[in-house]
Amino acid sequence: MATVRYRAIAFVAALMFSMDWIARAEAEPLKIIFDHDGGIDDFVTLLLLLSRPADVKLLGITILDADCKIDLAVNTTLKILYTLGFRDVPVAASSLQGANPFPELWRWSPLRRVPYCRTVDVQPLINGMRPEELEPQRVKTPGEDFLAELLLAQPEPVTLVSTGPLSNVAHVLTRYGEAAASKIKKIYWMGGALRAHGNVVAPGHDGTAEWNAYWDPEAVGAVWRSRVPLVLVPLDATNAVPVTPDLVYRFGPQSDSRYSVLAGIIWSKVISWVYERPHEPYYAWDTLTAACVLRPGLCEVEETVETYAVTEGRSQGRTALADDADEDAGTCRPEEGAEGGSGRGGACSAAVLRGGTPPRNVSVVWRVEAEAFYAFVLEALRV
Ligand code: AGV
Ligand code: CA
Repeated sequence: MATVRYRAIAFVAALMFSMDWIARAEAEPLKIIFDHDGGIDDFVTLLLLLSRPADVKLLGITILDADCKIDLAVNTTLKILYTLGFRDVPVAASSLQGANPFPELWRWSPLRRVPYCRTVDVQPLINGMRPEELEPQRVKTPGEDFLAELLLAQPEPVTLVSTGPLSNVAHVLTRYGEAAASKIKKIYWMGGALRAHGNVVAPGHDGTAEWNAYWDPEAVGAVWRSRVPLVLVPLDATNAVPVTPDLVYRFGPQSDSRYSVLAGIIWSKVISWVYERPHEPYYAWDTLTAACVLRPGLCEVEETVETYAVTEGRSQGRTALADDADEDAGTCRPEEGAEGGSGRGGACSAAVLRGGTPPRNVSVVWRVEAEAFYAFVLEALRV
């Protein structure tokens, strides 16, 4: 009896799954622009975005010179696209630099000064072509302007997946204004830390910021001052999804798939972190961000959260809940505060948010169930 019931449940589950596929196959693919910075997880994210062409149309890629040297980051991206048959996705290198560069130690690993992203770039699986074959996809226009060009050319607003600093996005918003901003349906950004600790350790900084935000705090400020719809995937969520040896082993049984082999190899470069720095291993930061776009049900989102960003001083790059500003400052006496004793607004808000942007509403991914995320990535990359 029990077996029959389980079979029935399995049948219904399989039916729902296939209906899900049919529904998505009939819908238009989601149009996405990918703005990344060449980190290990940025490349796994690229694989994930490419793995479902029926669901995702990648319009173009812009790359910042942040977590990896730009030439390498661009070449590796071009090689992955070419190898997997995506010969019509343009790739542009940004010329922008942030106020707080990533440590050279990351861009150039201490091991014989080989950058992390070089360990991806050398993989034989993505080196079957002649170098000149990559050229047609390389865009001459600087990435920050190409991003605007791409947006302005869209008939309808599109989704932006941003897994590095916000410099390119900020450039578009400040230089191209509403014409470009109105073409952004939503930005999903891996960045920020709200209730979680930051991951920046740098002289003169108080450690409250996440690195993508800290790299270019002014850019974060520009995005916060805009009204473009923003979904944050902050450290609060990504802390749940470390890259572990167990996860990488699970690609083994599906190693007849190039996507899986590549993702497994790329993530294998950072599995030692869970032993070497258990307090802060390598996380699937960016890959979770893309997963929240492709499979929204995975990610617990709070739609309206009032936050602000700090653009200068010891906390620069900090993203914070507006509620915390009141508590931190402790200066919201009724005569200074907002009407109705809400403790915020008017003179009070101007006083407590010094060094920060005015508060604005964002959506926040607070939580994800790690196993559901891992299972989704494995399933998606089994192609
Ligand atoms: O803060 C997370 C962001 C993600 O976009 N990056 C790495 C991911 O691609 C910066 C980062 C934080 N800590 C790092 C980082 C580390 N220890 N090594 C390299 N990059
Ligand atoms: Ca990144």
